[in-house]
Amino acid sequence: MIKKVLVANRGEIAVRVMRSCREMGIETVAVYSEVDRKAMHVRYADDAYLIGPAPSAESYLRIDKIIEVAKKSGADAIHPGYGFLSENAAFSERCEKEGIIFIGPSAHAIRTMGDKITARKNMIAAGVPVVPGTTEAIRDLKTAVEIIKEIGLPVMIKASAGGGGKGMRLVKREEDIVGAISGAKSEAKAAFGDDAVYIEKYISSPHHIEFQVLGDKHGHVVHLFERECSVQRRHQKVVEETPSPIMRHDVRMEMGAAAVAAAKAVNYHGAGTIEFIVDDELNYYFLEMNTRLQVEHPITERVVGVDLVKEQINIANGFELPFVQEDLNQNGHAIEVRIYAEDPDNNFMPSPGIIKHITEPLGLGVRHDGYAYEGYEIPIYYDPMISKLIVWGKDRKEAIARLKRALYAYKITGIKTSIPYLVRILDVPAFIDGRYNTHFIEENQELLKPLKHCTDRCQDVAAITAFIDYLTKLEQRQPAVVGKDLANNWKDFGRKRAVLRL
Ligand code: MV4
Repeated sequence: MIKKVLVANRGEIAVRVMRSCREMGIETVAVYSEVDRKAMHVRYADDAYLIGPAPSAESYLRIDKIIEVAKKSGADAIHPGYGFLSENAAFSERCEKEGIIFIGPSAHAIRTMGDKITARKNMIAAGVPVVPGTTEAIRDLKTAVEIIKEIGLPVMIKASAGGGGKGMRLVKREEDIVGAISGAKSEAKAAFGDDAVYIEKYISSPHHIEFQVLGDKHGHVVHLFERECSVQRRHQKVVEETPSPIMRHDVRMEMGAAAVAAAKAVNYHGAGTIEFIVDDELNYYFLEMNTRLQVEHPITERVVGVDLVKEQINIANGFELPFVQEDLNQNGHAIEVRIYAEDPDNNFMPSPGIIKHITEPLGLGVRHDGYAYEGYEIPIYYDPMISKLIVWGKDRKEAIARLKRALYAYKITGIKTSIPYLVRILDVPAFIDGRYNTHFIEENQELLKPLKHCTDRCQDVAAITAFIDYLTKLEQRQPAVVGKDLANNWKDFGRKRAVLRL
């Protein structure tokens, strides 16, 4: 039985994992880098160990250091969270070798699904629909051109070692084939040390719909329905919801069965996600499997009523799943938005810095998974996602209204965040109607820009708050303002100190 879990991660997901551990009476161990001494996961854990300097290659990615801490601290299991070492087959293998339980899938499952060509072959053998295309790596250009003519343009050239949009090329014209293949190959070689690429027919206006699965170590696999993740910007998800507004009951059941078959094909145990690409006619094709807990897992938790981290730990313990497929249902509607420390009105530039003030939204149907607190400095070294807001409603309409209410109540000052941008998404007709695909962000760029009169008004309000801030400090006789000429000083002071986010 797992008694002590080392969480090999940081940020909101480390805290999220530790919360479930605490409820289960399991002790927690944090690891942290030099810039994370004051991070929330370090404070929340029962025990914490410094593992190295800020760059993740020298800290959160150091398998040797993390194993060493697990042993020193007496942790019997490691939860990798998402990102970092979560899909590293060698790490899963090393944990098992050291007698530490890896709370995640086997090295075999990670490896098979990590190599996209191998994954495609396995899915075809398991009867899971894949995008029409090749099942072997492209060997020579001549055969590649023949195959592409057979499939028909446009096609996608994808790196076998890639995934999540890395090492992908769209080819629309015959004369671009050779350049795209050699370009994709050298890009893949440089990024992954593996230049194997394959060809898929291009699905032109797809939806990204993924299925959550859970498998135990006794061969039982269930799915926990879908998540619609088509609102993405540069392969970064921005909004996720469940159920998908375009899904039909019969297709959902078919896709769920395909997701279960996909997981079974690699003897999957743990929590995983099967990504499908879906066209307007609801034809669906396997894209890839993510062999980890995902950022957007809370919407499934809310609608299906399952604590996925708790299930991961129970599975790692060797327990059988406590439910069968027929026990699981979708109840109501959940939406998640990701809050990034970046400036949506300045090309999404990262906006690290000190959180001056934070008020998280509360109330019926609202969940906030974050890690920032007042006085905490968001480091530049890691992913700029600072929190996730998850809402539930009895239906989609209620969930959207609740999300809007919660976003209006969410105040963060000191850094810029994507909150105003998220509010604008909720006002786009295509989103409100649930008629959107992966082109949503690019197709609605104009609607997603701030209104001119709004930016002007923000400037006015910023000036007023700067002045109030100045007067408050004057009243408190703070040295920075005392003895300075009020008429000339406050604006300058305000520019330096007051940061306002609406
Ligand atoms: C595709 C595609 C169209 N046709 N494959 C992007 C991320 C990676 N998981 C696969 N991706 C795509 N693969 C074929 N054959 C379009 C995309 C794609 C996309 C997919 C899901 C969500 C957002 C996307 C944005 C651009 C392209």
